[in-house]
Amino acid sequence: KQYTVAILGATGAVGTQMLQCLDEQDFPVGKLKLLASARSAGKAVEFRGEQVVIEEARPEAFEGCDIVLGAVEDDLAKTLLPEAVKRGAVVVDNSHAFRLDPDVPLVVPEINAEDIKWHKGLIANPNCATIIGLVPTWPLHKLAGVKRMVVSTYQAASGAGVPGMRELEEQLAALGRGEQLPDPRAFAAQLANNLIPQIGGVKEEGFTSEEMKLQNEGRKIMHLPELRVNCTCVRVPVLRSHSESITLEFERDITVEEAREALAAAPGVKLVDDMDAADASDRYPMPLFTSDQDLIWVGRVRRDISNPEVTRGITFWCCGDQIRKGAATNAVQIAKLLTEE
Ligand code: 11C
Repeated sequence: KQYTVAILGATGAVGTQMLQCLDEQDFPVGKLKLLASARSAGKAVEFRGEQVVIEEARPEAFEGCDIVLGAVEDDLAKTLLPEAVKRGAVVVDNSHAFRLDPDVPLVVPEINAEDIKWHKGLIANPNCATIIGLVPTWPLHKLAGVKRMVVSTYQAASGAGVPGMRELEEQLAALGRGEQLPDPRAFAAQLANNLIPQIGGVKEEGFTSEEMKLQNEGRKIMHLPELRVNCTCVRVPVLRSHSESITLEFERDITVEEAREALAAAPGVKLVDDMDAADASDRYPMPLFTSDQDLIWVGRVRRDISNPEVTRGITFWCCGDQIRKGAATNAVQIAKLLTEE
């Protein structure tokens, strides 16, 4: 069977990547509809050797669609995507709008693919830092039962879309020329040569919205309503790979060797953990090497020496491409599972 597939937000960083992922994952696309703002309507984009003309995103544009991939901000997702569901499409949405709705499955295929089965027309794609942190956490949870996570994230400019990446590149170039920088637009402060310890708005007890997503989305995805997560999210001057330092506390004993073995065998994970390796790319994960590919690289796996119960804690470092596995790849994997149902 071939499907009529639409991408809502087809010209953004995630929408553009979704188009590439559809092709890479051999998605059975019969007809493709690219939907964007009136400003982009009429422009043509190539897909599998054919030119597809971008249409303005309006409710009627979803007529006849089987699957819609959402890559727009929350407010637009909230107004437009229910219109797609009303017209019989199944929607995989990358925004935050529906993620915690109890009627909407929130899915990372390596973890809870079976949740796709109870969808009512909408499936949500998790936050990028959540996906990148949970893909390697899951195989360790299956081994020893995770109780608590302490996480620091190092998030790339691409989390703020094309404007974020452009702003970082322009700032780096201007600094190289010795020029004065204009005021930042995509971020709250200059990102080049800097770190910004705030992503999202301020929520409970001084935590940001991004920091609470890992706990709230993680509980839903892993079916662990009691999971406790303490997270600090930081924007770093990196283009498109998020990195995370994660310490897990478990219910049962686990050795570093067991953890390494489980990570090496886990789907979606690449274990890169050899501090003596000659090539930097073989030593540990780094954003330079994890960008524009689909796996979450994991390394620096070690015991949590602050945990008195010596084998109950594991610390590791992971990196993954924010636009791919953090967003587009995961969404297209979900859509592919829908076609296989
Ligand atoms: C960032 N994680 O890096 C954000 C972007 O919940 O999908 C994506 C926000 C979300 O800025």
